[in-house]
Amino acid sequence: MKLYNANLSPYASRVRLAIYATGLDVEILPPPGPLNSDAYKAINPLGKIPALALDDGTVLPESDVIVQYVDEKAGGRLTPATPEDRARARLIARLADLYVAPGLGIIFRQLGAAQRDDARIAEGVADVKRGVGFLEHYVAPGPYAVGGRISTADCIVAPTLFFVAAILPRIGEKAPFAGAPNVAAYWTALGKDGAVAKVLGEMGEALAARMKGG
Ligand SMILES: N[C@@H](CCC(=O)N[C@@H](CS)C(=O)NCC(=O)O)C(=O)O
Repeated sequence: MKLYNANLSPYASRVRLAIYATGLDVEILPPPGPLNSDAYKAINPLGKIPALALDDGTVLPESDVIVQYVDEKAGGRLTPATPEDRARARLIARLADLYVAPGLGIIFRQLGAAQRDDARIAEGVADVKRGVGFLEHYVAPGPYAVGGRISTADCIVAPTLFFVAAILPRIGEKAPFAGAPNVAAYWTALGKDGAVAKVLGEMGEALAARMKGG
């Protein structure tokens, strides 16, 4: 199997975390050209990162689907033990995708824009904080989000929170997890897991390179 990856992508980082945590044998490589190039779209018609090329020739896009697949291939090691914890893991993934990631997207687009719209940035920040407030009700205070061991929930939410912690302070929100003590404690404790620490380290290095213009 091959994972088309970029270390800075929170979506690709979800999949790397699932791979590192399970030890599944997957080759990790960059796309063969820009995401919107014909060369890459011939592999993944969505033109997005990540994509997992399976041994039967199928190419799976969408990080949540890939994380579930990696987990199943590895024997369900990232699946929480009870129906309640499995529901909680799926809920945390949906909250991260539906309520935290879109606000981060707004902020990124503004930070990359020729002229920043401060009102739009404020909307993005409010959305992110509202989403973190939703997570607060369901995330355990760490080191794992659900069930006392690493799960698909950590794969999805940890890379998302990386960007909350990395980006909000740069736009004046010094304490991005203020008012969400469970999420704050989870974020602090997360790095105790070796696979999580590895992915967060890779994301940190990739972000530093991007900030330097690399
Ligand atoms: N819903 C997708 C989102 C993937 C995504 O948007 N990836 C970004 C990189 S972080 C990308 O490929 N952007 C290029 C584009 O959207 O054209 C997933 O979960 O995999």
